[in-house]
Amino acid sequence: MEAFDSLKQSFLKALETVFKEAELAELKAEYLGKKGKVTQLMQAMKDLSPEERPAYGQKVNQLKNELSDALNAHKEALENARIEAQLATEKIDVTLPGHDMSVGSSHILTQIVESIEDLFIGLGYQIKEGPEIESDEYNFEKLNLPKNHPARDMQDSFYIDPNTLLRTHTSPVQVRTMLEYGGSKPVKIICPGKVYRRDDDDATHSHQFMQIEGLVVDQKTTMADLKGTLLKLAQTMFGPDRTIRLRPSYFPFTEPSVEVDVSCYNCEGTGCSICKHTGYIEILGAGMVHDNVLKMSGYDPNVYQGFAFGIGVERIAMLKYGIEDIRHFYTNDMRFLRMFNQ
Ligand code: FA5
Repeated sequence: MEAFDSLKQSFLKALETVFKEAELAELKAEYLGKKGKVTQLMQAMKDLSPEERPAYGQKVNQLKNELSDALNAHKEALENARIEAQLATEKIDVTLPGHDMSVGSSHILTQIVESIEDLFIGLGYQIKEGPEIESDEYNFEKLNLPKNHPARDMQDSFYIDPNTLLRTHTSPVQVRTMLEYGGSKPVKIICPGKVYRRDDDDATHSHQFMQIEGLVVDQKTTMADLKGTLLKLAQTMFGPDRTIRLRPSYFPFTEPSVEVDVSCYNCEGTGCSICKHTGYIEILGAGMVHDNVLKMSGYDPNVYQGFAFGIGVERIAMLKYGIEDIRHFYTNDMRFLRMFNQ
């Protein structure tokens, strides 16, 4: 019995010095393993008389259970201590102020496009898009610009092959939509998108820029409808007091054609450097859809009339915000872009 007791005491003493799970496993092997001290006590049973065996066996079993329980309790305590230590290092103070996350915003050109889209959706228009790689037929021919027409020089082009080019304006979407509608349905669309021209980049020109095309085709469409629509557009972009004026112009796909000027938002029409002392600023080209264009896209000009307009988005943004160089839109200078964070 004394041997049992001293074995138990020496085990408990050793257990107190164990702080790692690996050491615990060693201690377990030393006492309870195949050749462990408790196992040896069990094997000693065979040397006892049959009368002594039951009491002895009971004692050994009790010792074995006590040691196992102590081992398990210590193991659990070690595990808990390990988790506590880990939690202490991973503790998050939720009351600390957060890091300032910089949040993105739409690009200023996207904002302009979206505000124009909002206006026209409110007026019952649909938004249409077309491919940036376009056929010569849709970009020019069906817009009354046959091959070798001198007015093709107005839009210097990037050709991919003799019949394919990067579209020079959004007007081919007019053609695509009229053909899609089959010459019998009214059309009321705007078409925003990127266009490309072989213009040398400078403060006011870019080889890639954005346009928004507008097209209405119906049975009683007049120049007055065009003028009213463009007045609404000018006032949405530049303020409710703006007026517009139309000047005669030339586009092969419209007849008559006009350049549209808006009264200067800076000097209210009295004359300043922004409007070059004319009181007006040119904002877009427009006109009544040419009979040939209607015909080529399947609409009978004796039944249908249409108006169309084309806006340069960068130019509108430059005028609206006094931006002097078109290249600011594309160089991704955060100081510039942040000025338009919404
Ligand atoms: C056209 O592109 C016509 N398709 C517009 C139109 C549509 C007229 C429907 C009538 C009926 P224009 O070549 O003028 O027209 O270009 C329209 C606008 O695009 C210009 O007013 C200008 O704001 C812008 N723009 C033209 N070239 C450049 C360029 N290189 N860089 C930036 N903006 C440009």
